[in-house]
Formats: sequence, C-alpha cells, structure tokens
Amino acid sequence: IPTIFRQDYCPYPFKISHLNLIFDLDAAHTHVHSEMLLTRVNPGSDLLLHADGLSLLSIHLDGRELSAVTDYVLNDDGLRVLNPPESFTLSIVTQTQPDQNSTLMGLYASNGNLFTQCEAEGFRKITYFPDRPDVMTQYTVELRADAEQYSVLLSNGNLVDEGVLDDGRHYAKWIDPFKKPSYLFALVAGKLVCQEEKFILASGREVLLQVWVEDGNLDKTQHAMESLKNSIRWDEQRFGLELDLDRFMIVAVSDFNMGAMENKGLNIFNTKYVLANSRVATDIDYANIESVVGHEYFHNWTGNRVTCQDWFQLSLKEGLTVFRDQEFSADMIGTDSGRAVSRIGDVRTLRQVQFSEDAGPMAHPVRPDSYVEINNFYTVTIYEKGAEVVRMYQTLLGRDGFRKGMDLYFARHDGCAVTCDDFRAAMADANGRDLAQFERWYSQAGTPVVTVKSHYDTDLQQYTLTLRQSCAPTPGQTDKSPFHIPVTVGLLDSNGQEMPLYLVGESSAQASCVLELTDIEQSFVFDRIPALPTPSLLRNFSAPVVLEYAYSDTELAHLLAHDSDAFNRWEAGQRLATQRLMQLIKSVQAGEALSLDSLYLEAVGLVLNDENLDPAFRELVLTLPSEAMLAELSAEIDPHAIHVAREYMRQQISAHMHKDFYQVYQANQTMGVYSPDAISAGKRGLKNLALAYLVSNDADEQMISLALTQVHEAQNMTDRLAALAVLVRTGDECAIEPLNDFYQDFADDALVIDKWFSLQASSPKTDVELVRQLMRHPDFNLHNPNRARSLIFSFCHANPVQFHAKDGSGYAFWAEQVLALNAINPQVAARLVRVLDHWRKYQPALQARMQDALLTVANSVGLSKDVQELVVKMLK
Ligand code: DPP
Ligand code: ZN
Repeated sequence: IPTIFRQDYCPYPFKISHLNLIFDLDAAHTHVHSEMLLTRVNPGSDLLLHADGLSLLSIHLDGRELSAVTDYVLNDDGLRVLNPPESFTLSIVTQTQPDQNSTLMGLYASNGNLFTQCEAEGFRKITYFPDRPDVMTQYTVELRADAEQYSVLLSNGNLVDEGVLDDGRHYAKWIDPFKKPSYLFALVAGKLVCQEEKFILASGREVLLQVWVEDGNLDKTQHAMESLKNSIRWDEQRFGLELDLDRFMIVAVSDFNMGAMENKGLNIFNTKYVLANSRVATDIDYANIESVVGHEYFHNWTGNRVTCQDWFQLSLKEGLTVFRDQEFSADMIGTDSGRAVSRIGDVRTLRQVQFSEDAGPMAHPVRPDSYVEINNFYTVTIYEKGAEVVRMYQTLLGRDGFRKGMDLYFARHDGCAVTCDDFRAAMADANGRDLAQFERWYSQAGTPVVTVKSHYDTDLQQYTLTLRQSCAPTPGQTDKSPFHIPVTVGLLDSNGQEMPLYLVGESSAQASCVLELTDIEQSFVFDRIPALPTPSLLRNFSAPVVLEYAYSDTELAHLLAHDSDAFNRWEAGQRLATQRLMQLIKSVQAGEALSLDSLYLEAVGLVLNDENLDPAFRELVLTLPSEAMLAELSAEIDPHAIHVAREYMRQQISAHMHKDFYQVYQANQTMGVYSPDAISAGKRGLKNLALAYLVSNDADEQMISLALTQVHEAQNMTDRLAALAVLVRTGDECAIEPLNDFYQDFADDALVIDKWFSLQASSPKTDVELVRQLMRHPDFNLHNPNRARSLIFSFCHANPVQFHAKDGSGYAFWAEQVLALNAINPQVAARLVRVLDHWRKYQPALQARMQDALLTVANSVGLSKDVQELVVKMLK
C-alpha cells in the first residue's frame, strides 16, 4: 500500500473555473452529470481525476466523446485524460449505488433518505474530480428526484430555482457563490422537516437559519438552534467574522461516521449532536451539542473561507477550530470558575487520549510528514494538540495580539488553500515576533517533559526556577530539538496569597507571568521574595507538556486550598490522588494491605464542603483520575491492579465522607423546569457524583434505594441515567427492573437506546459474554456507527477490567469485530483497531494475547487501507 509524503506536494496543473452537477437521485442507482471548465495553469501533461468505485457511463471533451483506446486511461483510483488541450469543457456521466454504500462516505442512504460525506476523500465516490483541497471551484448543483420520497432537496449555498419536471419528479437548483474544495460539497434528499428562524447579523443583514430532522424530532431542535445563534454572535464579537451566506442549514442524520461536517452552508450532523430535550438528553449531551454546532459553524471561516493546501495541513483548520469552539464554550459559561471547569475538561481529554497517542506507535506531529490513509489522521493530535498549539500563540501574544494575527491571516489568505506555516507567519508578522522555533510544535511528535527545580536564597531574597525540557523519541524521530514553551507561573505565600512577581531586571510586578522556555535548560530569577513560596506552575495548562516538580503533600494541599488559578487548584488535587493511586497499584500487585492517608481525605473534604466553590469544580476535584489515565501513567499496565486500586480509593473516600456526600446530595437538587445552564448542570453533576460515592459500598441497601428513588422520580435524562448507571455498576439485581423500564420507555429513540447499550457495556460487571448476548438483541446493528460505538467501543474502551480479561477473550472479540466492521465500514473499523495501540505497554501475559489478536487481523484477507495501515504500524 502506497505511502503519501508531504514533500511530494505539487500544485494541480489545471484551474477549474466552474463545476456544474446534475443528480438524478435514486437510492438504487443515482446518475451524476458533471460538467467542468478547465484551464491549464501549471506545467504538466495529462489530466488526472480521482475516482473510487464509480461506474463511468460517458465522457465528452468539448462535446466529443472520448475513446477508451486513445483518449483516456481508466484505473482503480481514477481517470487519466491524455494530452488535453489548454482550455476545455469536460462532461462526465457516472453512476453510483447509494443503498449499497455501507462506508458512509460519498453518497449513501440512511433511513430512506440520501446524504453525502465528502471529507476527506468522499467526493471521488460521487464523480471524477481532482478530489484535493487545493482545487477550489464554484459549484452549481441541480438535484432531481421523486417528489414524494425525496420531498426536500438541499445543497450548498443558495436555492435559486425549484419546480416540477416533465416526468413528474421535482428539482431544486442551488448555487454556492463561494469557491470551495470538493470535500465541502454536500447534498441531502429526503423526507425531512425543519425548525427555521430569521436572524439579523451584526451588519444588519437578515439570514435564514434551519435545523432539518426526520419527522417526529422537531421537539428536539431548539437547543441546536440556540447554539447556532450563539455561535454566530460569538464569532462576530470575538473575531469580527460574519456569516457570509443568506441561508445556513444544519441537517441531522442517524448514520454518520463522525460528529459532524462543516459543508459550506449545509452542515451535516450526527443526530447525537443535534437532538436534545430534557427527557432524552443529558447535560453532557447539551454541552456537546453547543460545542459541535459551534465547531462546525466556526469552520465557515477557519476551514472553508481559508482552507488547507493538502491534508498534511489538516490541523490548520481543525486545531484552530477546536481552539475556537473551546473558547466559545468557555465564554458561554462566562464566569472564571466556569472557564476553568471547561479548561479542565479539555485538558483531561488531551492528557488521557492525546498524550497516550503521542507515546504509542501512531505518534505523529501536528503536521504529519506522511500517511497511507488520511482518514486515520483525524486524530486527537491533529485536533486537540493542534488546539493547544493555537492556544499557545494566544498565551505568548496575548488576546489582542492573537486577534491581530487572525485578522492578518484572513487579510492575506481569504479564498485560498494554505499551510500551517502561513498561519504561523501571520501570527509572527502581525505582532513583530520571531516564531521560527515555534515551528517545532508542528514538526516534532511526542509530549515534551518539563522538569522544574527551585531554589530560594534567603539572603538575596531571590527565588530561582530552573526549567529543563526533554522529549522522548517517537516513530521516525529519535532526536528532538527544544520547543518554544510558554510556562505560566505564580508564587503563593504561606497564607495562600499571590506574591507580586518581579523577574530580575524588570521593575513592574505581575501576579502571573509567562516564562518562555526555548533552550534545553533555563533559569528564571524572581526578586523581592521575602519568604519561601509555593510555586504554581504551568497555570491554566499553558503548554501541552508533562510538568514535573517534586511537590510535597503539604505544598499540594496548600495549592488545592488557595491557588488563585483554578486549573492548578484542581491539578494539585489530581497530583495528590495520582500519587496515592500509583502507590496503591503497587500494593495491590505486591499483595500488601491497602490504606489511604488522612491528608488526602482532609484536603479534598475541604473542597467538597466549600459551598463558595462552583459545584462543577467540586465535582472535578472529587473525581479520581480515570483507569485510562492511570494506564497512561503506568510503565507497565496492569488493568486489574488499576481497577482494584481505584475502587479501593473510591470506597475509602465514600466511607470517610459518607455524611458529607449525603449532605451534598441533598443540597444540590435542582428543582423546577430543566435548564442545561452551567450552574444547574454543575449541581446535577456534583449531586450525581455524590450518589455514585454513596452507592460505591454496594452492600448499603439504603443508598441503593436512594438511587432507585432517583431513577423513578427523575425529571430529566441526566438524573435518570446517572442513577441507573450507579445501579448497573453494582452488578446487582436491583438494576434489572430499572434497565428494562428504561428500555421500554425509550424503545423508539435510537440515541437513548445507544445509552442503554453503552451503560451496560461499560459496567465493570459486564463481561464479554454479556456483550455478545447484547449483540444478539434485535436493536443491535453493526452498520449504524452510533450503535456499534455504544456497545462494542464502550466495552473495548470504557470497560478495561473486562476487556483485558486474562484469558484474552476480550481481544478475540475485538479481532472479530474489527474484521466484521472492516467489511462494512473501514473508518469505523480503524477506530476500533486503535484500542490496542498500547499493547506493548501491558503485562507480558496480556501482551502475548494482544499480539495474537493483532496477528489474526493482520493476516486476514481483504483488509481496508485504513485497518492495514494501523496494524502494520502497531506490529512494527
Ligand atoms: N471536519 C469535520 C470536523 O472536524 C470532521 N470531518 O468538524
Ligand atoms: Zn472540525
């Protein structure tokens, strides 16, 4: 299988001034008529068009039918027109079979409706075209279909004409006034209904906003619509960016590989990120919808107006747009502590998933140098680490400086396909800064480790922080050069107050300052420090690094109690918990008696009971690092010891603070009409965490009946699901009836049934046999990605203690499912492959069984490029 290299980039030899598409839509056979006007702009000879699984019906050049013998060559991945003229019109008719398309790329059917997904390389499954992001053109699209079955016909841009055809079908014609790459093309045809609203932009222009769903779902579109309006306002205010179309549509589809897609003016969404009301959606669903609606909307500028030159630059649009959606979500909460809560959530994902990717066989830079299958590079490194890289510009340049950089980026590149270097140059030039070294964040993979040492000189009243950076080798990159790392620090005195910071040579004081670490090792000296401080390092997680400092328990308890940086308060609590958990894991392995000291319990107890603190923040402090996080921190992963250690610690916390949890449970009930706002959601989060702790000593009948009462009386999905989860986790009979009731109550709602599957699959009491049994449930369907994820992925990802069963049964199941999915939907299969990314880090006995499973997959015939690339890299 061929590898594609970034260095091989060549501009496309032709410019396409216009693309005219006519679709004769039908689920069994769709005909696509394409007409394009081409002009040579770069040297080269033949014209290459991509294709994937298309049937060519006819091809004409300037009206003349081309001959397969003399004029063109057709092969598996495209069509080569030999020696074309300098300027010409090419007309092609192709046929596709949407209802046979289980990959959910290109044109496909879902519940009788038709949808497209073109990013990254799906357009080539629709028609012959240079399917690469730097070939931008203007699209005119005419959709023709049966008027009853496909009553709604949507495409990008503006609707310019519609009517009835002679043969009784109807048609709709759409023109997108903006040039775009093929990956942003979309169409939707089907029986759909919409919620719509007129909306006035900052400039006074009126636009039409629509959220399209299947009939019966209009009671679940309000939150997506609100989120869309909030997104539009936010981008106007924060970045001065306005919606550039007259109409903006969101369409929900239940069969979708990813979260959502930013097609110009016609965003297509997984139903999971659109549909919500209090009966069926949790607070987390509400927050995710807001963030994904924002994300896709923000792509309109960062991704669509300015797009990527090639797919190696994917993070140019994704890292930047994730940063923008993170800022949006934080601004929507508005308070400082809400911002910190939102930041903590983002950092948790980064550390748990991206740090682990960076330490495994798929480690790659934010701007990779090569790939086999681009779909495998829609990763947490491109997205989440990419967002951290963008955030570092803002930390280094300040919010105003960052805005200047953004303004210059759009001034220079609007309407163009550009690179990560262009973005960095705009940031540097707009601020007169040299950001040459910053380039290494794009080219070097791996998570840097920053080790900090401190020294206090009583006589000179000086405090010195010495920072040293290193970065472990990653595949293909053995030696790393130093990164440009912003490390935000503060110093606390013994009362927990901020000390004013005077860096040597500077006369003005700051509360927090950004140290720029650019060498391997650098020292920073603070003057006028009257007594030994406690350092608060890497505030707000100012860089995506591991920060090591030999904190004492007392220092951590001091930071947890007093740091003005809420992120570091939380971080101190996590450090305290992690040290204990890592020690407990060792004790479990050695068969020693387990114990937990009172310093930890007292320190977190203060937070739990501090009613001045945001409930959402208290919930985060009281949440132990996940088993996945502990695995990531282990030199050799022992999933069973991790599980036992963490459960032990939960029970100790529960036993020691039983009364406090009970009090917190009672004090944080939310009354009245459901609202997903951050304060109410935070209260529910804290209350439900308290419930989980209260029930974690599972013999306690009283607490189980508390959970049962909550299940029965819950007025919203958040409370009902949380209490049900707590019951399911006991593995007790008490969960049977509530689980059945839940199924009966929501049998018609696919997204809720996904939750029903997922809850069971991720319970540590659910073994692989039960998962197999659930797969035989009439509602299980491997073809639907949400359903496959809800059961199979939840088991393999979120139930480590059962997935890693010592007999290897979990791995055998994994191999079977990877192969089954490979035949249906390679992208989804490839996601599942990555569960075993870290097989070499596990205990030898588990490793051997994982290797068997990997070899079973690797030696199978008919592997997709997606799966093959991964297993080859993992076994290397
Ligand atoms: N571009 C999409 C997104 O990240 C993924 N295909 O929003
Ligand atoms: Zn995106």
